[in-house]
Amino acid sequence: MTQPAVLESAAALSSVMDMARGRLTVCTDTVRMRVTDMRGVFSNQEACSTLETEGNPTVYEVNRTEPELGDDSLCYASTIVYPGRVGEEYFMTRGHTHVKGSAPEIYLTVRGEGMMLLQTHDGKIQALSMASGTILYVPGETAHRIVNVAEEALITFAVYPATAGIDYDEIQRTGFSRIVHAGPDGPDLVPNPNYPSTVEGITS
Ligand code: S6P
Ligand code: ZN
Repeated sequence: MTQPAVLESAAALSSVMDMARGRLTVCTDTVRMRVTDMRGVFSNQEACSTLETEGNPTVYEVNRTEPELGDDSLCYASTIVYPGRVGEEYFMTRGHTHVKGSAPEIYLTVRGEGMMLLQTHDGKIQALSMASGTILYVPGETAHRIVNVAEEALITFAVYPATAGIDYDEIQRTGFSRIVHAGPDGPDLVPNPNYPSTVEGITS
């Protein structure tokens, strides 16, 4: 019997995650996003420009592994969101929906503390807490972003269908209706001043 091609490469079947730093020993794609790569994502443009000139730090990194590319295949990724802020807004991922809208995703928080923002196409939003061990389910048709609210790296491991794809357009256009600010007593969910009031479902 012919084995699936993926079994010919043991490396594609077995990877090790560095639980302290979040990197994977086997990955087919790595992404590193610095402040300059996130222009227009944070609400405070001036604070963004200042950070760019002050070393342009890395906001987050992603290691992705796609062992096979069939209709029913799964892939996985680790994401490391570094501690930091742009003005009062915590470091976070860009946020996206999936090209295949119905594709869900599961996130395990390995280390750190954060919040996941989930937002439907009609603007309904929910914020879920993330701490080591938290498992979050991202339903289909839901934009998702993770935010690091602590002083150490936020490290997550996610599994999703290989056919999901990543669509940044909707979130680039509207953003999330809430942003996560460092408040006097910890993280605060505040209205995003740039969120278009024409999107249904926003409550302020
Ligand atoms: C892909 C999955 C993650 C994110 C990563 C970075 O479906 O959700 O691998 O790509 O957390 O987030 P973003 O929004 O910059 O792609
Ligand atoms: Zn996703």
